[in-house]
Amino acid sequence: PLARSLSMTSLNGLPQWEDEDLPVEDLLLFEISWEVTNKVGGIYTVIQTKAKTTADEWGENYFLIGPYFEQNVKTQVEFCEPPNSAVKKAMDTMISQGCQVFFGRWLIEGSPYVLLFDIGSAAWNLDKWKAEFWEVSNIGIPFHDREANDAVIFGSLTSWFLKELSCQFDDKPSIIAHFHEWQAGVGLILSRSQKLPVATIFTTHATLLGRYLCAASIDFYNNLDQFDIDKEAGERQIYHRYCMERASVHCAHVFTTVSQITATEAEHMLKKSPDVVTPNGLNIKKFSAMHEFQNLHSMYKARIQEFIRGHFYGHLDFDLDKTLFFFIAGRYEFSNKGADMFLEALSRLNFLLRVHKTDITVIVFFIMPAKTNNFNVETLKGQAVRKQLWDTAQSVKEKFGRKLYNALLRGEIPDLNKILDRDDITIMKRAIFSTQRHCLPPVTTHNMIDDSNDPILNTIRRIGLFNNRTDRVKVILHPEFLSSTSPLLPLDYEEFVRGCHLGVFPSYYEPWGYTPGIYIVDRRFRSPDESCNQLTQFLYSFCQQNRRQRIIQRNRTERLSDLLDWRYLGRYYMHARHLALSRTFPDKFELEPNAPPKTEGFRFPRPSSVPPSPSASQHSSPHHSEAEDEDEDERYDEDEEAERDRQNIKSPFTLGALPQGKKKQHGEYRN
Ligand code: G6P
Ligand code: 1S3
Repeated sequence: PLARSLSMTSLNGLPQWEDEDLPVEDLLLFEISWEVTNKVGGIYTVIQTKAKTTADEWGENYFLIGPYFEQNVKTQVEFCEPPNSAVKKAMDTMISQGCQVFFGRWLIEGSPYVLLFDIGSAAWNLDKWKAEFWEVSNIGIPFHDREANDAVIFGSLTSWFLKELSCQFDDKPSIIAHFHEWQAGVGLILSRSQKLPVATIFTTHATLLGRYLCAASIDFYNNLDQFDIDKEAGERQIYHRYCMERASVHCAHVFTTVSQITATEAEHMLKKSPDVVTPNGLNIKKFSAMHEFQNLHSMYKARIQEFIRGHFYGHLDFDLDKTLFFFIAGRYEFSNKGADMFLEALSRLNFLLRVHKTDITVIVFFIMPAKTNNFNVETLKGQAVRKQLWDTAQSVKEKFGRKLYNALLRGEIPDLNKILDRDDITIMKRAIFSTQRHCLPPVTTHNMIDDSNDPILNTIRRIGLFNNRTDRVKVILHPEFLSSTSPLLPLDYEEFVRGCHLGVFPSYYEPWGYTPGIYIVDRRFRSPDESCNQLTQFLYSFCQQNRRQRIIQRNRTERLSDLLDWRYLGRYYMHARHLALSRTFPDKFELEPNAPPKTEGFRFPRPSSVPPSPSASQHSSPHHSEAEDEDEDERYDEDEEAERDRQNIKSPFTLGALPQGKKKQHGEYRN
């Protein structure tokens, strides 16, 4: 028969297809999202990190569709001509009718092709397209909802493009269109209503109602079946958006969510269970030796320390070598992302560190974008002062070196008390005077537009974490995503994460947490206060670890990252595509009804090593001192540790407790 036979059996939750390799050369794959080249939240990370795996599979037949924003494109996209004639024709038709459509390569790993629509240039069609959308869906979009209006324009452009494209293939099954989130969903609804020969997939990364209800501090997960969802959406004035989302879900040939908990949520909030759960992965960089990423930690930590030297100028009475860097990052949803609980736990941690008179300082970064008027003066001044001190030190050092050199040439040992003259001392005194400040180091790096209503700043005001000298916990809100081109903290997010010691994500609403989950705070079956205490305990325990223990923990976390690699998790997306093809074109991609079950299925790889039992990491000498612990990192052989781990393998998902150093150990170490 002409039909491709795709047999499916369920193994380890993931169905197996008899023919895993689709004839991708006959097909075109489009992934459509508002966050293509446009960083808003976590979906950007999904699409950006997955690109390499998908491009490896689909090569020149893989395209991403997103909105065109000049500032994004300038730094991320290299324009080129579409190599595919059908794509080019479809684009040209749209351009000839007044739309601005751009094509190029997204400069990320995998360099996928991107097709970007300028929403503004097509905005004159808005009324017409809203009416057309109403005709097919009976969903009315209020004029004041800019985001929803943009979604209609974006969706109409997408379906128009897919229509022009599919015309060229005479109804042959050639196109898979994978839409992410409600902002892209209009394109799916319109493609289906126009009966385009396109296999469609819709992935929701979070439900609108889930986000809203959780933000309202409702016990969401324990009451999922209790909500009158139409009413809830109406009361929150998102009824039209919720309809767009729900219609997309029900129109898609295949519906997916990113986690099991979101699958359950979707069942209640969108009245449909997903066909496939497509968990998110990362594009994991492999290191040939452990010390490589440990060195990277040192290198990026040094860059963060440099920033801290400037930010805390005049208040650098803490030891940077005994300073730990924590962070939280993501879309600015104060309570959903757990920033509220984190701040409360930090206040408790500050108290604990103070009463125990510890010499550890914790600096916490909040990386959550908010509306700002750029960097504030005090923050910029801090870096300028640091630079000035550095320059002063360099010039004095040079002068000192020259005098010393000349003295040695003369065969003299100079009088070190006289080698610097009065001018040098004056220059240095002036430099020191410039470090005097009459205010505390700022808790935010930017001028916030809505400073007085900002939830993070207001909580900082309430709990009094103002970066006082006596505080052992200091906070810095950086209300902008990080970038290596920033004049303030020139690091990419990945580099920053490596340089920090601990990421803290105590979210209440998080469909997929992008963290290995070394410590897990229970936010479902405990009261907020209990969860907060649990978090505080984790943080405090982490502060009690010595350097050696942190190094070991970093090694182990790195090894676990294998589990999050798209090389494995990409299979769920592959499966969703196969399923969409078999549902859309059953005569061409047929499911084999009684295929015998396969014996081998997909399994997660075993991490190269798993943590050993605590005893294996204990010091062999009972007389081991703290000072030795501090030095040990220089001599500590990670590969030896890995080898010991290998000999202690239990099962891929059973993680032992942290190694026991001299200090009493603590905390859970869970998967
Ligand atoms: C890495 C480096 C070590 C450094 C250590 C600091 O392991 O290879 O040379 O001492 O990081 O770790 P810490 O947790 O104190 O930042
Ligand atoms: C969503 O983005 P967010 O950060 O607003 O999608 C992400 C990717 O699937 C997910 O990781 C996150 O939990 C959701 O919240």
